[in-house]
Amino acid sequence: MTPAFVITGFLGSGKTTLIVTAAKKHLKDKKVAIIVNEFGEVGVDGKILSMSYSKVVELSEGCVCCTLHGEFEKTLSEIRTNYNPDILVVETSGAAEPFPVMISLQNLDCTIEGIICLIDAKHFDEYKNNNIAKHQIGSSNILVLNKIDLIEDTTTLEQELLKIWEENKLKNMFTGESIFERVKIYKTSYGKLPQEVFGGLFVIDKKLYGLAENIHTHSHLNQRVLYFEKPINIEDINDIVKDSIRAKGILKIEGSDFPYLVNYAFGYLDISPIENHDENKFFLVLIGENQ
Ligand SMILES: Nc1nc2c(ncn2[C@@H]2O[C@H](COP(=O)(O)OP(=O)(O)O)[C@@H](O)[C@H]2O)c(=O)[nH]1
Ligand SMILES: [Mg+2]
Repeated sequence: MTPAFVITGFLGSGKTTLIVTAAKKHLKDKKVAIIVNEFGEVGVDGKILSMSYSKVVELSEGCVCCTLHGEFEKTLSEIRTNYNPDILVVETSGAAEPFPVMISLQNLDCTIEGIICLIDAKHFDEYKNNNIAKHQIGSSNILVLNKIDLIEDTTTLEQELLKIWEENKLKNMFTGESIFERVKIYKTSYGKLPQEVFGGLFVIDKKLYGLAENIHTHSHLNQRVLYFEKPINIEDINDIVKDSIRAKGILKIEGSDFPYLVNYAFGYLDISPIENHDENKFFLVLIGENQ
């Protein structure tokens, strides 16, 4: 049995950041394999995650909870045969439900050590009515209220979260029994979590069958990839991304010699230099409703 964590949470809530922090801080003595399927991915998260000294496998574009089901199981088997990890971490797409991934993990003899849902404390109001976001919360037994550096008070947010969790939590469709004994909320920034999360405290020991009614059909957001041949003016980036919910990519910026990682979520633009980018490919993935 391979221990596995599932990391879910809406677009830009901080999943990749949490995994890098956890791999460096709490899992550094272990052989960690990470599977990432960010919707609209063209290798941005894979690049960041590979800085965590783990084995990183990217699933090609598509939604892991719908079209990539078979590919996920195949990838997982291959990783175990070829790499034999001590621990597996799966970052699901910000626009996907984590539930089908959980079933696949159990089918392939993994122990689910916890389902972690990241919540963007600053922007939760803007996406809290989104059905996928609600199901992501209800499918998790660890809720991480992230980005608390950007807000003042979390009391109302915590109450709201618990209510959404209660209304959407996973239940056995035959017995109506809840799959989770409890849920825990951690408040943090940049995905920093205490060691206890990685110490077996949140293992799911129930078998996740008979849960078909929990699988929802959902519409997918649109995505677009822009490729850039020339360095771009830093002032222009905001204009390009502003109509998206989420954007990320790697760009060359006028006047600078090295590439930059561009991360945009809910109006916040984050640009930082990136090391070890040997490819000569510069692009932005835009994800949103009207792409
Ligand atoms: N201010 C702030 N920014 C954060 C925090 N966590 C992540 N971010 C930023 O939010 C953006 C999206 O993070 P990422 O981990 O890529 O989100 P993902 O799409 O859920 O994987 C990046 O620019 C991060 O640096 C946090 O706690 N506070
Ligand atoms: Mg990510």
